[in-house]
Amino acid sequence: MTTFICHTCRSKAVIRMRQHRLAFCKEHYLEWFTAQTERSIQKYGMFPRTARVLVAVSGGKDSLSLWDVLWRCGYETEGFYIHLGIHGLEDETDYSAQSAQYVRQFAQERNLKLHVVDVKKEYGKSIPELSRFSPKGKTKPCATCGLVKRHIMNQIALDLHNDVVVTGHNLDDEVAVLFGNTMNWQQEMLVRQSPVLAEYHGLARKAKPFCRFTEREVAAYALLRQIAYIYEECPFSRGSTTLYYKSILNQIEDSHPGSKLRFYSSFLKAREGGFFNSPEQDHPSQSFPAQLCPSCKQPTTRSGLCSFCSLITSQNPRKKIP
Ligand code: Q46
Ligand code: ZN
Ligand code: ZN
Repeated sequence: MTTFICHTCRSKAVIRMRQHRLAFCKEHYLEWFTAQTERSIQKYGMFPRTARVLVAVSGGKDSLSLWDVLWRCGYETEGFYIHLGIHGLEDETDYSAQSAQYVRQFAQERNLKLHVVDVKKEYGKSIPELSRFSPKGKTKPCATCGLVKRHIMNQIALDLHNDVVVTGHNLDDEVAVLFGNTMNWQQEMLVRQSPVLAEYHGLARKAKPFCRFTEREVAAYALLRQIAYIYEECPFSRGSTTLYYKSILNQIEDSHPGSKLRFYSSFLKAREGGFFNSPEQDHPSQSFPAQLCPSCKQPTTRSGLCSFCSLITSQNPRKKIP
């Protein structure tokens, strides 16, 4: 078996990244990973050093590694976790309770502030219960889940006056979304896909500092830092189109290293060059209307209540939306 040597110190490497033609020992990988995170934050103008950063954590490796790097770099961070009320499909494992436990442990060990929103306690029903009645959520609650998570994430960021919300989306996530949007030529989605979205009419600023790391690179960081995280994916992600796209993209990457990063970087260059914008749009968020929901005051494409408030009030007629 070939042994690779660290690019920096020439000792035995623990990871090799073919797409970068780089290999590192533990110490220099952690150093490289941290420097690359900072580089992405600056390259895409995500947030300044002084920003109050809210980290959306799920208990998985990506979001906990992100919180760890930002904390080590000295950013002012706090985390938030949304308890979705999801159980295993066959074995009744309490997936949400387990992931919440990893998040709590992580925050406690580092003495970091964590906010938890329990969907069932707050809105009367868990995600699977809320989606049971929606036409899209009959077999999978992902559409409802996405809607609820986006709403809560935005609300918390605005209530806590954070400057930016960061998520642990990695290159594999971004490329799978890009692949799907390109396959279906969803121009509106392509305009909005970006490592950073500016604050806009009641929408909090959002950023993805890990957007240039592959899933493997983030997993290596979590492993080398000994971050305890939930290994299982959400049971509802099984058989999803996203996972299918990821497996195809992994095959391409295996035979042509660097394909994922090239696809993503070239897309961002084309987007910045105005390839997907209509001439009157000079900001991706402008494809989103500035109409505000009369109840929660968040932006919506509908007249009257936004999709989130409609969902909650239709199932809990007397429930006041916080
Ligand atoms: S958590 Fe929610 Fe995902 Fe689970 S129910 Fe679907 S959307 S798969 S990222
Ligand atoms: Zn080294
Ligand atoms: Zn609303």
